[in-house]
Amino acid sequence: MSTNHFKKVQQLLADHDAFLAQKNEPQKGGNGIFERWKNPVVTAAHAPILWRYDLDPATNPHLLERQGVNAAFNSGAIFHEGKYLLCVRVEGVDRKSFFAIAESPNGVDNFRFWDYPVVLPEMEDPDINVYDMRLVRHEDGWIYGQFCTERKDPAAPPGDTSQATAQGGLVRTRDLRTWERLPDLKTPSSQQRNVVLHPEFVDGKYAFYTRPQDGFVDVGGGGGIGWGLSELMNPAVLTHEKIIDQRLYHTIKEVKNGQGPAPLRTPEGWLHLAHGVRNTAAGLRYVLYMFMTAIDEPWRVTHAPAGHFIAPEGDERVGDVSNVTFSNGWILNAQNEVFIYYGSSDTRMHVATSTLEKLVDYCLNTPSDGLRSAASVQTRIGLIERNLAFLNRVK
Ligand code: M1P
Repeated sequence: MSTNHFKKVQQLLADHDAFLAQKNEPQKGGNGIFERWKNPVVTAAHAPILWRYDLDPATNPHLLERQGVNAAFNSGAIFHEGKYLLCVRVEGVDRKSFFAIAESPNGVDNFRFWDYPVVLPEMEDPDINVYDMRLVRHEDGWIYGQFCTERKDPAAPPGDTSQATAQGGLVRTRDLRTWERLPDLKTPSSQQRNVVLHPEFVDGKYAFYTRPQDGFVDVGGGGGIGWGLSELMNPAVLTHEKIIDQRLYHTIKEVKNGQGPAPLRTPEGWLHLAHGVRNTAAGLRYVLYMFMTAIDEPWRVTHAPAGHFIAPEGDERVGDVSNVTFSNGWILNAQNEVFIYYGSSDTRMHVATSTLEKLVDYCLNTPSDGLRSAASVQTRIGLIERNLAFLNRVK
């Protein structure tokens, strides 16, 4: 090997290492509910050099990138053995998504991918594409992964090479290194995306949030966040699916919605993060919203703040699928800090931080949607009047 080639390899590795070591910091301003952090936490550029370049001068004398990575987004998240782990949806330039674990010591920067991507066991009918894994540490002792498995629609007319079907894929692991594939979740719906396992048994059964849909992109006449119980995980079968959070006209979730990560248990109820989609002249707009459900009845919504919690801002607005924020992972640490991981525009990963206390306060005390402009004005007038009265009192 020429010294020159070796020097180029060393430089490539050193530059990448310096990039990964960059510190992150919270953005100034904000709404008090959460803090956005300046730098995306994981991007396509975080993919290891060894995954992209052939370093051997005999087979790659010009040191060209051989297998590019297009995007790194929509990640599941879990705190495991003292580290913040993301199960990242990595998308190669060939458009195939796969999963890979990235690890950080503090949850906000220094995310580094493990040496190899996740080797996901295939089914007899293999997945064509897999994405958006939720990681759930269930009280049965396993860590479950729920993800979307996409296959070509067998009913697509000849020549139609884009119609697909989506189902809820399931895996389990103890160490996030070896994965056992379970049969796909069976439900009464023809297609599923955004399937999420509830972390605790409900009436002694496994409980799932679902998103029934008639088509691959359109939810059709149904949609909404569904709920169902299964006796087992192998196989997991929901015989009934009821909608617990429906789509609503002229709201941030009028076209479709879906559960984000598994909800967090709080003294006031289950805290949920979800995404809502509406249509605009510029296409679909994906935002994040929150709601709470009752502790003993996780299917019963108790609090639903109006509108979005996080919407795409600045650079987040542009990417492969613009105007999208999507979350399938958050981490609650021992200090009751919440790390909200979200993908922007199907391109990169960000973090926003808050506390359990603030997020519960946000849910309990943010007015719900009055569903009419006049109702929104009345709610705002109520706030203004209470504020004027307060200022008069303290003058
Ligand atoms: O492209 C935006 C999002 O589209 C899908 O979301 P939903 O299931 O709500 O339609 C998913 O493919 C998601 O990964 C993607 O971010």
